[in-house]
Amino acid sequence: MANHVISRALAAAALTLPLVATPATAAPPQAPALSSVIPAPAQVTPAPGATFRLTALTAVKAAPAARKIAEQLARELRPATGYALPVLPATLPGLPTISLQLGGTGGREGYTLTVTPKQVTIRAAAPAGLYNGTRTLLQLLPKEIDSRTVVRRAWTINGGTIKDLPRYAYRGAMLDLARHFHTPAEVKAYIDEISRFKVNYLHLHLTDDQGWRIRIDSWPRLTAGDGGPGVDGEGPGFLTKAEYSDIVRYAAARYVTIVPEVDMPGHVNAAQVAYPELTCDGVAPPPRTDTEVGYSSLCISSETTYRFVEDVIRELAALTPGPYLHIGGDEAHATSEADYVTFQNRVLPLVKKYGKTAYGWNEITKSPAAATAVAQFWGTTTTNPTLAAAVANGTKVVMSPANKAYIDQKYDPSTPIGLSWAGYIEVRDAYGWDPATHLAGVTDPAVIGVEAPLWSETLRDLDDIEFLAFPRLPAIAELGWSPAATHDWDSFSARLGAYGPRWTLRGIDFYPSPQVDWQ
Ligand code: TNX
Repeated sequence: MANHVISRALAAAALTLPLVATPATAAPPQAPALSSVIPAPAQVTPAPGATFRLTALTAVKAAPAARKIAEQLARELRPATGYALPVLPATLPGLPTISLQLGGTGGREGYTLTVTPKQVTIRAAAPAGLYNGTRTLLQLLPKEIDSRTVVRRAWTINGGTIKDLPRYAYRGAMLDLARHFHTPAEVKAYIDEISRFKVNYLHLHLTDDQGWRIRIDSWPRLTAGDGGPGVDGEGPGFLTKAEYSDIVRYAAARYVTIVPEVDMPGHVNAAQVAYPELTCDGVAPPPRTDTEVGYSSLCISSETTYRFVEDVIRELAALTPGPYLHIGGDEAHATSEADYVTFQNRVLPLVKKYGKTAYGWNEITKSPAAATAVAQFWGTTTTNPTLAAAVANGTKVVMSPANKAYIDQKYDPSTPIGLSWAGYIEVRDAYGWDPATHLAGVTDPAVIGVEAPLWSETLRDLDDIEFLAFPRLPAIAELGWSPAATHDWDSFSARLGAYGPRWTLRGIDFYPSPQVDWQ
């Protein structure tokens, strides 16, 4: 016992010793430049020599409304530094400090980060902006900040100012829980990683032919039998309402809004296995574990269909504080064109009835009811007259061109997992397009943002998710956040190369693309 106490004391002393032993007047070369941040900030003004040093005496100070953000930041900084980093009220005097301050301009998500020798200040008009500022601050510390164990080194931050705000309001990632179920812990781990790049929406593809992954109380058999087998029978599972709500809360604490998707009128085989009355002939189809698409359809002429759809939308809307509810609508090849429009004319307004903005794959724009909806473009062409006409009528667009933003596609022919129907997508391809000019007749301000969908036909575990998402997810995130004027492959690839060791330190299984010079 006594030994234990002594060794604890020695360890504590050892932690503070290097501070005295190696006084730093200038930042060592390992302190990242202010311009190294991903996604590239709107404006960077270095102040050479005005280095801040995080020490055992540093406190994090925040007004009450920013306290949770300050506590998360302190939790993230403690493992590698070993410092106490107490979170204190903003009013307490004393230095040195990381100070989170509310007020000023920059919109809901913008922030100003100022580094002087005495203090790091993040100032924002709203908590979301403060949170974004903390994501930037993590990248300004030496990469060892991502170590899970204490690293003894100088924790310097280069002086200067970053003024930052997003290009687009919607910066999304999508995870397919239907083809392969991913546990709440895996979803949360993905949220942690995407929010580092200021991604602010996570779209969950909750239903498809191979599985139904969200409990619906009025149709309980949807999730009996673990919600369906998944591809190759390897992906069963579903979220209870409590688990879904817990994910929503976890995401909200990281300023990520969950967008739930129930895909219809196609991609419904799993629902029809559970409820044969959702087919036109009333016969239950067999469960499916293959990766075919486009063979199932709800029965468009049946009132049972609309009772089902309304129950699902009502229950999902009640669970979802975010503004969007995604109703799928893609690849409805087993639904006639006329039936498809009939269905969407009825279902898109239902979403509004339950207080949400309707959101769907770009096919929904075949219905005039899509004028007040958001359409997600997933094509591989650079023209889509139906979508362009809808945009002229008011439809907003999230850009996910499959040959650029589909991060379930292989990087190259040797990639062990992933599909390739939209082509091989190396990181330079994922980065090499402009959301505002990619599609004819679909420009800002109709474009509200970008999203990187991750379909899970070939995914099994979190390593698979990470391998396909990183480094392409940050490429899409930068297209969504950074001003078009900052777009530059040489800069982006250099910043990625410097970022790689952080993923390694966090145990993230990223793809070391040969296009990037990894440090
Ligand atoms: C197309 S894209 C689909 C999905 C597949 C994906 C695989 C879209 C809206 N539908 O059903 O999972 O390709 O890449």
